[in-house]
Amino acid sequence: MPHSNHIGAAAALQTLTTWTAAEGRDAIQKTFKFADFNAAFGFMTRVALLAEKMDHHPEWSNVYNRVDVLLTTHDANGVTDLDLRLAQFMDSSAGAAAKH
Ligand code: H2B
Repeated sequence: MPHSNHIGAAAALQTLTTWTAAEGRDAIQKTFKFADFNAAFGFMTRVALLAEKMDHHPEWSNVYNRVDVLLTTHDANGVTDLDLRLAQFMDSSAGAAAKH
């Protein structure tokens, strides 16, 4: 388990302007939309490879072209620098594939 520094949702959201705070727990969330299932699943695959490398995993679900993501660090009971890093990778990885 990599070392993580607790920062909290509010601090993370100063950097992650397209994410929102989750209700009832210290976590951040975002819904990504893609052109189709193939684009959504490609995004999930890219993220999964980094998540495994980081040993830091998203809570997420997928329906067709939509991926709902919630990030928090279970071991820290809240948002850490690992969540910030994973969120930034998700934003750049969704990139042009994401529908606006
Ligand atoms: N992912 C997240 N989001 N938070 C954690 O605390 C966490 C994790 N812990 N992935 C890791 C795995 C831990 O359970 C293993 C044993 O390293």
